[in-house]
Amino acid sequence: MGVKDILKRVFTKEKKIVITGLDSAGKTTMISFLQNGTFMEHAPTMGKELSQIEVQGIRINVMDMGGQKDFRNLWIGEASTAECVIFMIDAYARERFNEARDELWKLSSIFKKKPLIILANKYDLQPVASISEIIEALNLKDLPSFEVLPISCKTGYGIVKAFMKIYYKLTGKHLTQKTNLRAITVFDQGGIPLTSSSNEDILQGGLFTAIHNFVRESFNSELDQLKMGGHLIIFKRSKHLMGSIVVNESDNIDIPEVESGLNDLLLHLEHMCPELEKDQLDSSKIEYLVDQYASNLL
Ligand SMILES: Nc1nc2c(ncn2[C@@H]2O[C@H](COP(=O)(O)OP(=O)(O)O)[C@@H](O)[C@H]2O)c(=O)[nH]1
Ligand SMILES: [Mg+2]
Repeated sequence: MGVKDILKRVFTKEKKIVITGLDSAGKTTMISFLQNGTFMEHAPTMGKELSQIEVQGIRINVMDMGGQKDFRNLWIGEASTAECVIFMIDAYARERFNEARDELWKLSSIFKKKPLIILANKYDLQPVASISEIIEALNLKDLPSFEVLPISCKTGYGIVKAFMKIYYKLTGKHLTQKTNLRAITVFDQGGIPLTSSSNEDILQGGLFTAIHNFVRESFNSELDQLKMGGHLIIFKRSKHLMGSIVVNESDNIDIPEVESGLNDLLLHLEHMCPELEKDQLDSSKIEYLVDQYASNLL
């Protein structure tokens, strides 16, 4: 790539990515997740569909390609006019890895010139293929350059990270992410902490004890905020759980947004853990789900 091409890529405000991959990999679901911030069901894509995402002054045209056999011959033409090509696979559907490999390799002339990102979707399902299994199954080692990123369009796991990588490939610039949230903790009805995720060591000592005491005493009350040592702690309750998020009091925080995010997390946990209805609790599952959620926020 010459200097002129590099400058053009970095400074053009409009970019194009093409998302390819077999039918049912989750391509349309990911685009809608990026646009709406949550999981939604979709009808299969016919042909191709263009969406636009505006991020920090750059307009990204996202071409969502239908994955059924009839539409796969459209991929190469679209891919040749894009700055970045994504190939998505359903990492749970091992029986389709050979078919995915054959389709991916039909685009190999493109990947010799452009960055290829493989998104390994459905990481919320078990047993999902490991990254090294996917590299092996798709023969990726024979490509000049590639990256495989695990995501789940159901829970949101890895999506922000993947998008930041894609943004960097498109623009040569790092997307700045505001990380105002410091820690998330989820408790059971008895006030027992089930799991905590934090981006700094702030949950040691006094702060955590204060949160814990507050939760034990206030599960049935309406109180939902506590201030302590420059931190603001926001609480929410769902039917069987209680959650807290710690933010810095001095940061410019959109409190209603944090509250609704915490509410969404608790509802998501209730949905994913129907055993809570029977007063049973799988704390390792809750830990896993909260980690997935927090990996996008903290
Ligand atoms: N469990 C799970 N299901 C997903 C995920 N992403 C998409 N799906 C489901 O997979 C199916 C196919 O998704 P869709 O986006 O239409 O796939 P596309 O053909 O690649 O566009 C739909 O039923 C989605 O709800 C995910 O991360 N986890
Ligand atoms: Mg689709």
